[in-house]
Amino acid sequence: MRRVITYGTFDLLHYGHIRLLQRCKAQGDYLVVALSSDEFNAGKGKKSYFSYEDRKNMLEAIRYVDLVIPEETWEQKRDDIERFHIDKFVMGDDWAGKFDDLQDACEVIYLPRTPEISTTQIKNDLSARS
Ligand code: C2G
Repeated sequence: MRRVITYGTFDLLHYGHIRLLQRCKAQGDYLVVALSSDEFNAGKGKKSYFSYEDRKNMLEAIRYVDLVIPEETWEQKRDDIERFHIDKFVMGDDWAGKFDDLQDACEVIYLPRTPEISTTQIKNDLSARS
């Protein structure tokens, strides 16, 4: 059982997120998603449109996702890898290199982001139309 983990806010869920999750799952057999809490988002300078609970419910409805846990600190990753016996840590390549310090604990993989779509882009497009 190859276990994969990824982290993120996943607000205004879009096909870029889904493709990332699909490719994360393709890296193994079990996918844990550590979902940024509303408080952690505030620390990232992000205010998500959907609450943690709503974002969690949406992620849990995705066939590629096996477990959703809260992401509450930057430092929890190493503990998560241990606690969930993670073999692969996977993120979009906007994070390339940022988590290489975890390479002693598991394989670290950065996947190409889906270009042209982002939550910020969606918000900007919608406000431009109103
Ligand atoms: N992503 C993607 N393509 C997009 C948009 C996002 O592949 N068009 C990927 C990002 O690279 C990331 C994941 O989807 O791996 C989640 O993106 P966000 O919700 O924006 O997460 P982020 O704010 O980057 O939080 O500790 C890590 C942070 O919590 C990551």
